Amino acid sequence: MAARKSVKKPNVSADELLEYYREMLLIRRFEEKAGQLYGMGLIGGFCHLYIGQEAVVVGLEAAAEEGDKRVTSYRDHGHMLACGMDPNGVMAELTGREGGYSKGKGGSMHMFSKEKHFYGGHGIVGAQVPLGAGLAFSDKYKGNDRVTFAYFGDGAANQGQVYETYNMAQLWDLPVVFVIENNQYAMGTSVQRSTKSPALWKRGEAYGIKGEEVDGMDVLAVKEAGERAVAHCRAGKGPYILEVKTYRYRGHSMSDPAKYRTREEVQKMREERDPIEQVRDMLLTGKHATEDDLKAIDKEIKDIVNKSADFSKESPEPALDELWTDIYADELPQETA
Ligand SMILES: Cc1ncc(C[n+]2csc(CCOP(=O)(O)OP(=O)(O)O)c2C)c(N)n1
Ligand SMILES: [Mg+2]
Repeated sequence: MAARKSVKKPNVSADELLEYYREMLLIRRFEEKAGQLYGMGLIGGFCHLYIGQEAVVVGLEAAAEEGDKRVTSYRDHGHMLACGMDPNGVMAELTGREGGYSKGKGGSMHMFSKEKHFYGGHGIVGAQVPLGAGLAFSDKYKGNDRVTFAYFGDGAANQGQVYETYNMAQLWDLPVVFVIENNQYAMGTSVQRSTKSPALWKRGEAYGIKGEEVDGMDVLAVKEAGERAVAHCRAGKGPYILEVKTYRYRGHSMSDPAKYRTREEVQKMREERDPIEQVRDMLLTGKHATEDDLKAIDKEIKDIVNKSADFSKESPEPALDELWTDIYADELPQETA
């Protein structure tokens, strides 16, 4: 096994580190369980796992405050858990059950929570970028100091709508953090194959938007960069770009055999850069926790995840007349009613 990189001395409290460990582990175990349920045929449709990328959303949520908003792509379960949505409701939505966040009618890519200010879950690549600017516009219009996090991938970062949004966001000083989760691949296409100028964080320069590159496998680095971005936005200075370098361990979705990269590449990342293992090392070497403490946390997380799986199996399928709720039309035309 290759040696992991040397452990940095963290500038955080033991409690904070333990919290990040717990939150990242919850996402990791939840996603593993979702993968299992998918394999058992209990989850249908699309399912994009976030395993490997946990430090991105946990680090940025640590920089967020109550009332801040978030919007993301279809790779969204981690974002929901990190902002405090209920694992039972998320898992039940994955299995298409009544107890799910969209009453079992949305599935993996279409969940929302007004309470936690989570605005989806979007299957159209890049669609969440202008939506994020719109959310930030609403806060600016209302005169509060909320910030929106608009997460998107390296593939999405090549889209035209992203640059139209950059222009308007900077023109109107919108409080939005554009978070590019650069996990090195867009489906089976590596960044090297798709992208001429790979410094995605620099692409706001043409509009005067400040940006920076962040190590997305290091939750503390992500949190610190997130705090800089949020402070910039809250001070009324407009948008900020964070290109967070991360890696997804699983395929693009559950149906991806991942033949475009070697097993060794994935293995190397897992062994040398894993975000959860890095925090585990800090906790142990800093004597903030013992092996037994961490075992107890592992058990606690496993219980939460198992409970969510049980809930998602026991919750009933949506009743047929649910088809006619939560749709735009108040009344159906006579001939289709
Ligand atoms: C407008 C649009 N074009 C193409 C697709 C098909 N598609 C789904 S995911 C994806 C790759 C996006 O990659 P990236 O932005 O890097 O996000 P990641 O999946 O790595 O999180 C593509 C091309 C889509 N859903 N929407
Ligand atoms: Mg990607």
